[in-house]
Amino acid sequence: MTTSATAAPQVREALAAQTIELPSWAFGNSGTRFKVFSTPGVPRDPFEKIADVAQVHRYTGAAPRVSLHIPWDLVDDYEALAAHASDLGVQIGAINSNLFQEDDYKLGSLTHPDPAIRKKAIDHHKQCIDVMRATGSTDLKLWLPDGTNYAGQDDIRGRQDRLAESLQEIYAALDPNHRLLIEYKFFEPYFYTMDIPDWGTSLVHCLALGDQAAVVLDTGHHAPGTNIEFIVAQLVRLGKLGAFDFNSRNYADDDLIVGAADPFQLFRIMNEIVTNDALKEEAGVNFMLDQCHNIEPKIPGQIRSVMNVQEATAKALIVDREALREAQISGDVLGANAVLMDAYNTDVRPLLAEVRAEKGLAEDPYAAFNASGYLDQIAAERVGGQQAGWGA
Ligand code: AOS
Ligand code: ZN
Ligand code: ZN
Repeated sequence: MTTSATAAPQVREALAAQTIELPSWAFGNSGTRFKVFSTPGVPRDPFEKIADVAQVHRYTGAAPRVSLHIPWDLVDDYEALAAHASDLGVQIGAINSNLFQEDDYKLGSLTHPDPAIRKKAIDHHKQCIDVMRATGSTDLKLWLPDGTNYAGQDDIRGRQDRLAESLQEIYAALDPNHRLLIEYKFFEPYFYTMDIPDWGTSLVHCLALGDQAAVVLDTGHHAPGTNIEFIVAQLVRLGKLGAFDFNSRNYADDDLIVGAADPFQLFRIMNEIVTNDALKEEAGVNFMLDQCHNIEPKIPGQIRSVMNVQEATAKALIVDREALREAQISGDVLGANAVLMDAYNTDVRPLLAEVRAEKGLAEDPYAAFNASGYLDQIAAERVGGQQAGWGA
């Protein structure tokens, strides 16, 4: 029987070292095309977003980076923003481009038939690369919202050729220490084709580009029933899993708190990460959240998300790998499954509480933050100026 109390030192070390990157857009009033419910005290600018990110890191000890989104996080001086982050003990992570909020992109951005529109989209990524240079970021994350709604609307192959050319131009602008992370999504905002609908299409373009390109797996971007852990194993095996965009879904790209809808799936995903030795930083997988919270309190929602990823990781780390391998080799079907389920059914919260205490952190970051009074403080200080809507 696996128990968290018997967790080996290397398990504790891995848990203590784990980091999860937070999305800046999870902290503002945003998250839906319907009513955006406003929350008192939400950030009024990227500097205040980073202050809230620092709270998540302060209590979890596992969230030292924040993804920015251009243009949602426009500032005059990105070096000052990075210095502000550093002063608060965090750093700027991936820079996310935005190709889904401009009229020009109605019929496509990097795939558009008009080279002038493609150039505009390419130049936007060159602007993002300038931000990377100012903030020290190394990951440029590209989610392509391009697609079509009707058969015959455009040439499917032609769009792939145009996309390949556009990506090559962006890739050529990268610095040697940069990566281009290409995200896929099987539907929405278009419903007949998406130009990067699946992990295979993203992988094909990444392979054509080179070693600095990798795939982003957003857990909300698959058809219901997709075996996501198979995709994880395949991309890790090829060294082409660049990042996760973790969230939960009940129906589609719901962007809910990761692990809340299907904690068993999150465990199976982290099991493939652990069994393929892809948890450590050298493996190059950036564990990012991509969530938009509309009714959930923002900072507690991020703390809960980080804790959910930590719990799934801890369960994956305590799997009895030797017993599992023996059962697999001997064809003991139920025995092998039982080894995995034994770990999944283990309460790892005591183990995580010990690891946090050993780091000088509160054993329950969620409770500790809620008792801190920070939410009341920012509600009193941040009066007025909040924006509502996507990415505020
Ligand atoms: C959109 O659905 C993708 O998940 C994006 O990665 C994310 O929503 C955000 O817009 C960052 O660009
Ligand atoms: Zn995403
Ligand atoms: Zn998404």
